[in-house]
Amino acid sequence: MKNSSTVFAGRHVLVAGAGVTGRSAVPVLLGLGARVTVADGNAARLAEFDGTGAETAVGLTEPPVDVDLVVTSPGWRPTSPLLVAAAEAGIEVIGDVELAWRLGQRREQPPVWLAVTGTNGKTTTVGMLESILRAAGLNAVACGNVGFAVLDAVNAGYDVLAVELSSFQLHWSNSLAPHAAVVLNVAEDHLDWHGSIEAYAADKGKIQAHSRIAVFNADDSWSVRLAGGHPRAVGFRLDTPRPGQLGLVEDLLVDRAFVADPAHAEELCTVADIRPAGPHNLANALAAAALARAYGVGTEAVAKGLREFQPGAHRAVEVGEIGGVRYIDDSKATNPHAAAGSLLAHPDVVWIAGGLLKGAHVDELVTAVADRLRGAVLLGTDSGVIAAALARHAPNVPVRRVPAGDDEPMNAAVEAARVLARPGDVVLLAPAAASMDQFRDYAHRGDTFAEAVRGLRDGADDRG
Ligand code: UMA
Repeated sequence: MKNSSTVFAGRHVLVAGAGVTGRSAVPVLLGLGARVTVADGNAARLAEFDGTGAETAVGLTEPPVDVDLVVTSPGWRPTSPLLVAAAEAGIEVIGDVELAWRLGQRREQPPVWLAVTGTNGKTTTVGMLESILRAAGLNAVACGNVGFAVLDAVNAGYDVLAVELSSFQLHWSNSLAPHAAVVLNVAEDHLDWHGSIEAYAADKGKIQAHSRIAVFNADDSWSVRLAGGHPRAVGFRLDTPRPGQLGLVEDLLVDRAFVADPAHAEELCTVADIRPAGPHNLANALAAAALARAYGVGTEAVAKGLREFQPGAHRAVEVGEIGGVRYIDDSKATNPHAAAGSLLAHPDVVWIAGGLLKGAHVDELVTAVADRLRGAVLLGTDSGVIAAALARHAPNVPVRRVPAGDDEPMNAAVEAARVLARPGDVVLLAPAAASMDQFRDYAHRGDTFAEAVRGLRDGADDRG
């Protein structure tokens, strides 16, 4: 029997948001025979729905009277007037991910979900997982917050989904039952959206509420706590694994969970096989391996997939080496926890940081990395907060601040970093903050960094 919540013909569904999510949800709902209204605060976004059969509404604050389901885009806050009005009217509000789950369950062979959330490392982990699943010959794809909407992945007919889920998407999902799911870590981020770290962590924990297997990071207290009480919880750690866990033995990644005899670890691959380097990426690789192994993928495919994995842009990518100094773009380190992971991969660093901290604190980060900082260059709105933390916990580290009115703040930052760096050092863009105060997004910030480094190199060539 079909669940009535998956019957859409004749229903009036309101889609909140005309971005990536709206663009995937609208045609699917129209195809199922629903009447669809798309709402967005930005009229230009709605123009592309002209002629699709969907109705559009700019700046709606109440759902049309006969709407009985709202499919919201993840960026919409639960406090936004339209969603508050829908909830008050007793209308069900779900996200596109919940819709994708329900529709997938209607297939004769529902796709298998292997799901990943966490403050940091999600995209790298689903990328590694996709690579492993494909090495195993499976018809698999990475989707979700990574940018390929889950609905589109379900519609395209993939058999196995490596799903990246943000806390926003999980907030609007209730019935997901992945085969296996992991919370990689929880650290302060998006507190302005969720209200508190407890609410943020609780939304992340929903990924394992109905999962068959809960994978957890034994080195992260929130991850351990969220998986606590799950009937089949499997941990991983950056140390010798206990029986029933995955982990590291010397320079090997090993599995003692999904093996015939947990007394004997099975080798997966070497530490040197994992790129980008650094402890947080080893944790991501162990998480991806655990999810794949939970689905029965063999150790050889895990090793092949991890070796073949190509890291994404702006994730600890080296963009140049000038005068013995390596310049690394980790613009994707948009919160303090990610920046800490990035900085801890290098012994001597000139750190470029700053932007919008989104309510996060940086004292813990600065304390953890103080002894490896050659210097710090700060830019953007919350640079004063980072400067104050450096003054408190690393008073001897030289700090340069790019003035607020600088037209080309990244050029100024890279030049200041060049002056501070010594041969053998790394100049690392790991901002610990969002980019939107000075750049379009983190990709634009990273591109600007790479361009500034190119400018430096051309200058060095001219000088040399
Ligand atoms: N809008 C309103 N009113 C609001 C909020 C938004 O009208 O109150 C409109 C905007 O004008 C825009 C649309 O809604 O037209 C945007 O919706 P959205 O912000 O939910 O973004 P999408 O384009 O649908 O993209 C979303 C994810 N965005 C967010 O969660 C903010 C994408 O993650 C994801 O790749 C995509 O769905 C596919 O699943 C991006 C992201 O920044 C990469 N994620 C955050 C992160 O990684 O930190 C969570």
